[in-house]
Amino acid sequence: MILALALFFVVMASVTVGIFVLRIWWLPEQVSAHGGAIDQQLILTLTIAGIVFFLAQVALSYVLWRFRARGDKRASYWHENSTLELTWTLATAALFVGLGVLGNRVWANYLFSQEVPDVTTVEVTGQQFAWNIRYPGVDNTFGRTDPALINDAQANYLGLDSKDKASRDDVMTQNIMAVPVNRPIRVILRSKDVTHSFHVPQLRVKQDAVPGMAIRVHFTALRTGEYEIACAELCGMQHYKMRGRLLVMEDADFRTWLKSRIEF
Ligand SMILES: [Cu+2]
Repeated sequence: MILALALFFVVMASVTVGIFVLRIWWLPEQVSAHGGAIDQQLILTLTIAGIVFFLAQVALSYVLWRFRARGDKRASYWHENSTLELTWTLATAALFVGLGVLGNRVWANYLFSQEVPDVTTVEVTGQQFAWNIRYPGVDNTFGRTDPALINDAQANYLGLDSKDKASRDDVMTQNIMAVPVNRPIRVILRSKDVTHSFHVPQLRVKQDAVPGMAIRVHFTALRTGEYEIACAELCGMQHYKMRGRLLVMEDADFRTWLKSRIEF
């Protein structure tokens, strides 16, 4: 009986680790400049955690079998082994801190990347239950907005002030965002109501949109195509409906797309 339990732990651990090693249910393909570093970091964490997990299960099985009840001899126990306890506590702490420091660098790289010339800026404002996308237009300046002017019935979702000159060429869409391929993109992330999360799995971008904050996210898409923009934060009853499309286009196509939407 105890042998069956010990075997079960080993088999269970092997199957669990095997799912990751064989990449069954793996991540979607990666299409951004910074995404490779995130995947590497994730694989490093999974590898270390996988090895520790597997060894722990094997050790558990061994102890189950080695110290199983034999005859009517009662089990004995001891407690406290400072050397052992100190060793695993320090080893675990070193692993956690080390992975944290490495991961922090990867994360900061796309959140706080330096100003680059020729960046395409897009403002993304989450609301229940849609993504409002805005481009600054030819003047490269976002027009003034005022919460008092918000009028969803008239499609003024952001409260754009039409009296402001800079607002006239702003391009607004809902749930469709286009960006040029191989160009640095800066997203200014906002929210009108509750916390949402801007998530494009293939770009390895996921960032909360927090009311009252303008959070910047940087990425460069390396492949043209259509990708899903999901909301990754449960934001209300129709959260499941909150999705947009990201179109990564050739430079010229992007410019045509944008121009066709500017109204003077
Ligand atoms: Cu949402």
